[in-house]
Amino acid sequence: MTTPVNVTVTGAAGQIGYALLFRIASGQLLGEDVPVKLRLLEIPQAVKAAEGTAMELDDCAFPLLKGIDIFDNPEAGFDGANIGLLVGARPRTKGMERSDLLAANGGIFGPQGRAINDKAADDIRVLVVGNPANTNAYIAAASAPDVPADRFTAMMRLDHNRAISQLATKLDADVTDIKKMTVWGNHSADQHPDVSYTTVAGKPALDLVDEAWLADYFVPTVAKRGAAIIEARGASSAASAANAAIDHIYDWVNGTPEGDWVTPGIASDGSYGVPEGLVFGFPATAEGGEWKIVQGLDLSETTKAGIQRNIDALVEERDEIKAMGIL
Ligand code: NAX
Repeated sequence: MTTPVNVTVTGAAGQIGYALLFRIASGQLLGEDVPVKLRLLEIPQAVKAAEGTAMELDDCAFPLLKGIDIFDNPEAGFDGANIGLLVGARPRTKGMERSDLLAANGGIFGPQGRAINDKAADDIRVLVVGNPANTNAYIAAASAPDVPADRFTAMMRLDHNRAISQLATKLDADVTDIKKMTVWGNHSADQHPDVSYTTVAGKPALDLVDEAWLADYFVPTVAKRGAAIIEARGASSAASAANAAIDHIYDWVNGTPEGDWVTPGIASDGSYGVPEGLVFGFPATAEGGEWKIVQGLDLSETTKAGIQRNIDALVEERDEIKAMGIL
C-alpha cells in the first residue's frame, strides 16, 4: 500500500478546521487513492476540542484515514509533515492596532516556520490560511531558511473562487465555463480581482461586461465578500475557506487543468514588478508539484494600479515586522 501522506493542520479545533478535516480524510485534498495521516496542532486550551473532532473523524471510518495525532507544540506537530495547512492564527480583536496583530502572528508563524524547517519532510508544502495570510506566509518562509521559499504559499483561492462565482452569476454562465480568473495581491480589501484575460465559454469576459460593473460592483463585491459573510452569518467564512484550501493543495499537487490558471499566493520572483519574496496573488499554473507564475501578460493601467496598491500594503507590513525585530 502507498505510504500515507502526513498532513499537519493547525487551528484544527476552529471552525475552518471542522469544515476541512473531514474533506481531507475523505480523500478530497490529495486524491481518492491517497491515504493520509492527520497531525492536528492546537494551543493547549483547545486540545480537548480537537480530541472531540478526532473522535468524530474516527466515527466516519474513512478508508483513507490511517491515523490522527494531536499536538500542542509545533516541533512535534510538524515532525515528518508533507503538507502543512496553517489555519490557526491570532484574530484582530476590537481596538487592536495592526502592529499588535503582526506581532502576535509573528509569535505564531515564526516558531511554526522554524519547526517546519527543522522537522518537516523534505517535500513539505505549506498553505497559510490564518490572517494576515500573505504576511504570515512571508514570516514562516523567512523563518525556514533550509526550505525553498516557494514551498510557502498563502490562500488567495477563496478570493479567486468568489470572483468566478460573481462573474458566473452576472452572466448566467456555468462556473466551469469561466477560465483564467486572477486576483492579484493580498488577501485583504486591497486585493485586485481582474478579468482582463478571463474567458466565459471561450469569449473574452471584457466583451460581456462593462467597465462600470467591474469597477463599481465586481471588484468591491469580491474584495468585501468576507465582511458580507460575517454580516449575514454572524461568523466568518468557514466551509468556503476550507473548500478553497482543498482546491489550492489539490491543484498544487495534482496540477492545474490545461488551458486554465488559478490564483495562489506565492513568493514573488520579481514578476510584474512585485518585489522578490513578497507572498502575492498571481495567475499561476501548477505542474509537477510546482507553481509557475503565468508570464508575459500585458497589464492595463487599472491592473497596474491594483498591483501597486497591493505591493505598497504588503511592503508596509513586511517593513513593519522587520522594524519590530520579528525577523
Ligand atoms: P477559529 O477562531 O474558529 O479557529 C482558530 C483556531 O486556531 C482555534 O481553535 C485556536 O485555538 C487555534 N490557534 C490559535 N493559535 C494557534 C497556534 N499558535 N497554533 C495552533 N492553533 C492555534 O477561526 P477560523 O474561522 O477557523 O479561521 C482561522 C483563520 O483563517 C483566521 O485567521 C481567519 O481570519 C482566516 N481566514 C482566512 C481566509 C483566507 O482566505 N485566507 C478566509 C477565511 C478566514 O477568515
